[in-house]
Amino acid sequence: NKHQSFILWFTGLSASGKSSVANAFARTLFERGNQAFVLDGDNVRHGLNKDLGFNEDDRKENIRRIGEVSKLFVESGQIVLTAFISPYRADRNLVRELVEENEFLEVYIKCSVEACEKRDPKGLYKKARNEEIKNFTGISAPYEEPENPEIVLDTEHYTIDECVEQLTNILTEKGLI
Ligand code: GGZ
Repeated sequence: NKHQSFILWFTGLSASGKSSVANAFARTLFERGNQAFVLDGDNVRHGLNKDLGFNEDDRKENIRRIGEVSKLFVESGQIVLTAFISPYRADRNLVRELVEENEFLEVYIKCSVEACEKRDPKGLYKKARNEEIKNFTGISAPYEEPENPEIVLDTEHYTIDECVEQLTNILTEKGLI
C-alpha cells in the first residue's frame, strides 16, 4: 500500500474527540499497511513540551514545536496525526506553511462547547466554570474555528467509528491512502 507522507492536523475543543478519532484512524491505517504515528497530549505535553502551560504564548510555542516535529515525521515517510486543540488560526497556518501544500490537511473535529461540556470526561469544564482552571478553551479562552479545513468531522452527531469511516472515504477519494 503505497502512500505519500502528510500531516492530518486535528483541531477542536477539549473532549471533542480529536485523540479518539486520531488513534482509531491510526489503527485503520496500520491494518491497511500504512505507516502512521499519533502525536497528542499524552506523548508530547508530558515530554517534549512539559515546560509549557496554557497561556497564549505557551500554546503558540506548543503548536510551533509540534509542527516542526510533524515535519520531521513527514520527512521520515510517515502519515502523522496530531491531536491538539490548536485554538489559534495563525498558529495552524504557520504549520501549514512549514510543509508542501499537499502535505497538510486540517481536520476540524466539530463539536459544540455545549456538547463537549456535557461529556466532560475529566471534569475540566466544571473546573473551568468554577475558575479552578483559568484560560480554558471554549469557556475562558478563545477557539478560532477553521475557515477552510480540508476535512470536517462532526463528532456531535456521528460516532467515532462513523467519523473514522468518513475520514477513510475522504482520503481514499483524494487518492492519499
Ligand atoms: C484547554 C486544557 C487546559 C486549558 C489543561 N485549556 O481534554 P484534555 O485536557 O485531555 O485536552 C486538553 C489539553 C489541551 O492541550 P493542547 O496541547 O491540545 O492545547 S493547545 O493546542 O491549546 O496548546 C485538556 C488539558 O490539556 N487542558 N488546561 N486551560 N485545555
